[in-house]
Amino acid sequence: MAYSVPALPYAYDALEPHIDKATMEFHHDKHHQAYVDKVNAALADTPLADTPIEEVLRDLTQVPEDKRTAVRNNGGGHYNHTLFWENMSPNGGGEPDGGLAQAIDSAFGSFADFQAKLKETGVNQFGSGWAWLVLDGSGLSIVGSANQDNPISGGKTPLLGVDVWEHSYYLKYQNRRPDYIDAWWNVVNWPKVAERFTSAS
Ligand code: MN3
Repeated sequence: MAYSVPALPYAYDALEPHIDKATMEFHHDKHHQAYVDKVNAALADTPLADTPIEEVLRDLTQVPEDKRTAVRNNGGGHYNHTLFWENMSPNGGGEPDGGLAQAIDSAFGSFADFQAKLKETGVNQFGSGWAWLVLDGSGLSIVGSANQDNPISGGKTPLLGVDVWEHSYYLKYQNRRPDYIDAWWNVVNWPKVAERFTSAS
């Protein structure tokens, strides 16, 4: 079965004023849909057409070589945005608690240090990409990725990611990527991130 864009778990304007309604409409309905259409076209008539996208991305060498770039970019776009919508909430913000909070303190020193490092990674990502909180065998870390690459293709589990493509902020923040990231913290869905942490641990 072909992939489809999941419905947003909240209204388009629910993340206002931090993330504006028009950005959410274009980002979800147009950008995400385009990734889905293109990855579906690339995988049609291949043995991977029914494979969950995370399994495809975990090992891109299983994708026929002439389709691999299209799947890496557009399959990555589908996976990344699916995570992104889930990891935001109108009731978001604040700080995590429990095991995730302890793991963040132990990896980064404090929640504030973690926030500063994720923001720095996002601000300094040249061109389009993402900044991620990931879990691997050695614990939590922060990595950047270019374009629609995802750390899952490098054996790491993404827990939280911030989209720093201009399409995710330009309508409201223009060139002010740091301001967008500062605002985005107010909508981070920590209970959802904690669920991902627990299931990956
Ligand atoms: Mn995007």
